[in-house]
Amino acid sequence: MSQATSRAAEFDEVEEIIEGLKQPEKMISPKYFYDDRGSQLFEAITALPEYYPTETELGIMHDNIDEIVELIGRQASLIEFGSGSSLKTRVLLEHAKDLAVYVPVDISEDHLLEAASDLRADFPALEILPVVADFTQPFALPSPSIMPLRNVVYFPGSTIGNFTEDAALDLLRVMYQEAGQDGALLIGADLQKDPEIIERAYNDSAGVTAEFNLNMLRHLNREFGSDFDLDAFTHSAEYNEDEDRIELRLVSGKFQRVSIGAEDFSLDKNEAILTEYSHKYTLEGFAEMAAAAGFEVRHVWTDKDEMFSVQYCVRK
Ligand code: SAH
Ligand code: AVI
Repeated sequence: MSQATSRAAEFDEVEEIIEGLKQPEKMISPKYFYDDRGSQLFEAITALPEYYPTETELGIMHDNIDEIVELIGRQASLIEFGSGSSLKTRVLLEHAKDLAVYVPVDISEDHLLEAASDLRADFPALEILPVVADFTQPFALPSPSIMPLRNVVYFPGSTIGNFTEDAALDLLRVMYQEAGQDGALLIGADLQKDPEIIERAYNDSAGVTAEFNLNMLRHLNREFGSDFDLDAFTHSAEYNEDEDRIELRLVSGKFQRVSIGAEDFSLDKNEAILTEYSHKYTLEGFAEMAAAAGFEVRHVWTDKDEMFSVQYCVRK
């Protein structure tokens, strides 16, 4: 038996990248951050003093874990989108002793399989069925050996914020389907705050976020045969107060021609490629978006400064 369910749908990634580079502002989806090195760099980001989301969300989980576990209930299937190293999930798994199965879903294959293997060693009684998939595309869920009583979709980290509102709604609707009739969604959402705190979190003094950002092009050069001149790019992360989001870009310090697939592009000196949005929400705004996807927010937990939220949503 293979260790993980693999990508179900074949999807033309080069086509998607080319499409983004043809936009009036060149853009590449943030999912291309995550090759093995990108996943390691993200892990390094989560440990940075400036990057408040991880520590804050972990604190919220620890402080409210009994209530959260009670809401998840018995014999649930816990399906995590973009599980990464499953750091926050460990808090859940340590307390929810009677889960039917844990299904971590991630695009970064080696990192996912390594995380699943570490979890199996630490939670030998729990069935863990990793799925390597792009969760923005249709993918199949594995069949657990114990029939779950309900599905709980887990989406921590405020990864939802990396999607535009339309794309976030599409994704929430997929989660609504995956949750099923009596299911639920447990989701982390970063909150609006002083833009300086946010800009600091994405412009860390050790330069790890800059390296994470640049690694996207290194990943593309290796995996898809493009020839971005990595040395020419610099990292930019600025808060856009009109759109309530931090925006990451890679700025080319020189004119360069880049080929990928059968296409050629030129980048002017100082032209940028948009690589990520990270939206920051109000509690009301998030509840409205969740409602538009069919969810009612039943419980919200925040830290005392209301920097970050963890929200338990059920189908309306
Ligand atoms: N949930 C973890 C990791 C967040 S980082 C946490 O809260 O710390 C975002 C994760 O989502 C990465 O592991 C990345 O590989 C994964 N990811 C991003 N886009 C994805 C996509 N389209 N499909 C599947 N996984 C994706
Ligand atoms: C995964 N995602 C929620 C992170 C964020 O904060 O938007 C990715 C990240 N980008 C730069 N730093 C962290």
